Amino acid sequence: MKRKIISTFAAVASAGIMSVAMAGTPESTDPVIVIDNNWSSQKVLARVAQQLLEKAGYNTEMVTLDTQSQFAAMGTGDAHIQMEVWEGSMNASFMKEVDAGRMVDGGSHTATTREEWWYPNYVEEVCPGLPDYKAINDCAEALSTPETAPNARYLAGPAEWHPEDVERVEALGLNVTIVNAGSADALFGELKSAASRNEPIMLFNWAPNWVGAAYPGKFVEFPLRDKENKCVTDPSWGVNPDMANDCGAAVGGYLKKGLWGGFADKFPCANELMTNIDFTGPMIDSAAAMVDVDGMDHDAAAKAFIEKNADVVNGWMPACAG
Ligand code: TMO
Repeated sequence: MKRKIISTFAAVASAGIMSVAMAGTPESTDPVIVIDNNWSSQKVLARVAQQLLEKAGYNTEMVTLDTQSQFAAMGTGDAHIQMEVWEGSMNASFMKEVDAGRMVDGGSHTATTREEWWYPNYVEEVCPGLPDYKAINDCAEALSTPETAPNARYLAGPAEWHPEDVERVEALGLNVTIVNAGSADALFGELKSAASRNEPIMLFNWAPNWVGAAYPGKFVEFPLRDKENKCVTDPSWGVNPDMANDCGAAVGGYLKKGLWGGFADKFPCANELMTNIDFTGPMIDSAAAMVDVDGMDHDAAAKAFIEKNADVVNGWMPACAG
């Protein structure tokens, strides 16, 4: 008798939860628009969000945008979700939209970040003063290529990622020529080929990423950036009294989720899901490695990530998700 009452109660309760959930999502059949950028972890995380939103009943759409123009599009509601807002490259353009009320800070991932000039450890054999940036001028020749000699070569990513590099080179008086790789694949393709010949190379890298585990190396240590970002906004701040950008990118920078300002009103349950999502550094390392080391495509990597991390991912799904 007792058992019967309990099971009847459980059936009613679960039916009740089901009907609430069915009525809950999606609050609108308009697509939730997710931003797709041009490096692997972001592409996988964007698809993890997309697949979880679809599991919760939402229609979704991916839109490809670059890191500099994306937040203006989010401010006007033409895009809704950015899974990786990196402090080192996006703080100013992101905060501009947040401060204007057009975007919302969707919360920080547990992962902290760094985006900086980097080299594989064997480069210290020809440039023992590294990782101090002042060593670069002393070994410019060793870090040069025929294209840049007598300057050192810095292989940057797509110019869109870190436009401040140009001013940094001048502000710090570096004998460096910046060469831009067209894509993340091209950037790390050059690392792979240089490393196979033990050839000196200085290039852009970031963490979390798959690269550090495959190629032991270090970030170049530039003058530390101040918390208020006066390095960028106030030329008189820092080692060069006449120029801004005389510092490195943020160390231990944030990694945030960015949301369109109208997101919580239009898609309240999706907003709860986005707020709950929280990637650690090792989770992002592995998301990138699935693509760049294991050769999976981004959709399959996202699906595999969700399966591998089912316990954590299920914990992100809010009760309101149908
Ligand atoms: C935005 N990125 C991680 C490529 O520096």
